[in-house]
Amino acid sequence: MIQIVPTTAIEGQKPGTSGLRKKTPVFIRAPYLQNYVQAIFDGIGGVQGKVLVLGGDGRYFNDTAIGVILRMAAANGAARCIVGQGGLLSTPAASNLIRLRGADGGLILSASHNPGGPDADFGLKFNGANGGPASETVSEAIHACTASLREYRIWDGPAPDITGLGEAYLGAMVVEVIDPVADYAEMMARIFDFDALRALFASGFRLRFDAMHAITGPYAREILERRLGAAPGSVVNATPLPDFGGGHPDPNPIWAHALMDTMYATDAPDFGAASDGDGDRNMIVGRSCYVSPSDSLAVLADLAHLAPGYAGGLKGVARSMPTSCAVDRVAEAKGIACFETPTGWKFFGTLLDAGRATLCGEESAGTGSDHVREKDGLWAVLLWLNILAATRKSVAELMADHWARYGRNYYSRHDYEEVDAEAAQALIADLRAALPTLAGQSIGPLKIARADEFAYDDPVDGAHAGAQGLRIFFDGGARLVFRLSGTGTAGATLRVYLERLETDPDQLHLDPQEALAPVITAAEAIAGITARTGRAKPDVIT
Ligand code: VG1
Ligand code: CO
Repeated sequence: MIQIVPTTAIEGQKPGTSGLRKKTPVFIRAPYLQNYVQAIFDGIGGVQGKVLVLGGDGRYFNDTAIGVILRMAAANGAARCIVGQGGLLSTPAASNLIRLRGADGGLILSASHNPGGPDADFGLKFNGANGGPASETVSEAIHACTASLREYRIWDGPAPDITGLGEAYLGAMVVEVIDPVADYAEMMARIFDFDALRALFASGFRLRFDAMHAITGPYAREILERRLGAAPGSVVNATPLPDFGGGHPDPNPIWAHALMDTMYATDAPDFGAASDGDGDRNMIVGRSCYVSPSDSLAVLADLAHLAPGYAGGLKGVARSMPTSCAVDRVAEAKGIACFETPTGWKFFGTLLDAGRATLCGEESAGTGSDHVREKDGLWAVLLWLNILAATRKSVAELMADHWARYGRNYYSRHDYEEVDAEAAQALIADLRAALPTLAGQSIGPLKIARADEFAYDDPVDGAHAGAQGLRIFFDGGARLVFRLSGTGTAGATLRVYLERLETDPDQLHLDPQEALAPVITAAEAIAGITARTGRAKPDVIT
């Protein structure tokens, strides 16, 4: 029986950089989820007769939310829902399934790298038929629907059990429960040289993959340990937990410090990696050698052809604006296009669909390719491993080679988390107003060449995105970027991105914070961060 439930619009159901994220208690309180799901369905023109993919990163409320969404999809006339067993699907696996099965879209339950649990964060993203995050236009349509919503539709009866594989009916809708890992693992086997990887592990190569108690555990166990022969136990924290073990599933040196400690110890494995809550981000660390995500993108762009899936070379590369310019130098050397997009994977979709970019990446540890329409953590790990297998060099050797050839873009991001939202907005507004006056000023050894606010016109569909970050360029290639996060759930998070190019062969192995000291000083001088936020130092430095 279809139930039509009257409801009233809820304010603030506006998707951010990647879906809608709120505190878990907010999402749990009916009809918060129900309203938003109905707005998604309405915003995409209804789901009558459509096929949807559904799954999440397993965080607290995942299972209950899946049941609600299934009942709403059935009541809204969907033909079929393809659900990961136990309600689990990593974001890249969901993207793959949408494409593989020709689905009309998918709902992914995740707040990604934000912590999970009854008092932490929950989120919901909608991906379209190309497997990628909803475009700005679709996101705006969904948001508009949240504001005019009067009712939602829900099936009046329990959703089928999704702990076992197989098909069941909910009203006229088929609920198809699939293995969340199998199709994804097959795709990886087609892209990478699994024989070479097996030979690498058989030769004694040691790996540690930290799944951070989040979604990639089952994927990494199956692929790295079972199919490729990494020693049992190489994948740690491999069971997805509703609260991610109380941790923060963000793969960076701060939150994955246990992995960093292992990789910088005397008997460190050859290769370390970690992934985030929903499996779309990656951290790469060699023995005593952390690889910044921007550098990782550049190395992958340079050497991807060593993996069978990219043997024909790359059509082009793309990076988000705050990501360092290291990949630009590789693209230039290869004579391929390099696109600069706003923050968030949704902006890469048109370039990938149009065949203008093969590899994309963000400084926040997201890297991916045209194999799906999401960033893909485990894919990046496998591409690194494939390159290591083909070259038989260490991560540190590959980085030294790379910097010697291209120079080093020293890079860091300083985050000031949960600062007073008004203070953060005022900082940005005042800096925006000051941009035209900055050129020509000197701060210590740095002279400002130009300053602007980044805006983007999509080269494929012409869509315009304004106000995407404030940029300050210095003579000699240093750069500062300021923007506010669009994924937080409390206050505002100020992100300050710092970069400086170094080509002197004797200066390629400095500590990034030291190498960037003049840029850090300039950021404070230009924006007055301490005075405005009351913070003497960043909460997180990556
Ligand atoms: C952050 C990152 C951005 C990433 C986004 C979603 O956004 O900076 O690069 O695409 O998270 O990633 P923001 O607006 O907080 O800077 V995930 O892994 O949360 O889907
Ligand atoms: Co993520």
